Amino acid sequence: MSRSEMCLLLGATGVGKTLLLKRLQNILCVQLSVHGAGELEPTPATLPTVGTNLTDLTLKKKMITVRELGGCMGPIWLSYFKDCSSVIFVVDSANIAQVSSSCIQLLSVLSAEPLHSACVLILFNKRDVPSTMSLVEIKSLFRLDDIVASATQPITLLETSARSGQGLPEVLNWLESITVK
Ligand SMILES: Nc1nc2c(ncn2[C@@H]2O[C@H](COP(=O)(O)OP(=O)(O)OP(=O)(O)O)[C@@H](O)[C@H]2O)c(=O)[nH]1
Ligand SMILES: [Mg+2]
Repeated sequence: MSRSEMCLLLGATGVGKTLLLKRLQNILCVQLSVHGAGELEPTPATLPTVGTNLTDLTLKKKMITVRELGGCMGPIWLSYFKDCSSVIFVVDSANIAQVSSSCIQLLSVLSAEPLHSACVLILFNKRDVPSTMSLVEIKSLFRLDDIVASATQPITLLETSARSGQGLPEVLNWLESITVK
């Protein structure tokens, strides 16, 4: 059997990576057990990830291992860039103070040689928070059109809430759809 695919889950501390992984696993479990849409469980507690957090997701057609790198690991993210076929980069759209550092992190991810052909998904998370910036505002703060146009990778953008579940089925569809060369 071939090795399962590896997806890196990156983003500054507190953006919601661990909650997202818990939610995705929960959705897949519910799909398997009761067949059909289930209610989301109450928001489970998370702790800041110190180090990395490996989670296997069993999708319809394949298994994928997602490696979350805690935001506090930022300075050594680079050492995990080998051997992964896709990257999910999470942004907290309610945290305007974090935008410029997130933007710099995103640019360093996109320009890293080992990731030059990885598929990239950028998630604008925490859409449930009333004070979130609109996607138009975030896109212009990030200069996202320029970033997407100059990147070597195919980039997909999604709005999510790991709390309410908004956009999470689309994240699973994206994971299912990426193909490893
Ligand atoms: N309102 C809201 N809160 C969220 C959302 N996603 C995550 N959170 C909350 O944000 C806090 C941090 O979430 P984590 O998933 O631990 O963040 P993380 O990105 O894994 O952080 P590190 O492991 O430190 O890198 C928790 O209190 C979550 O419940 C969201 O979509 N909406
Ligand atoms: Mg975490």
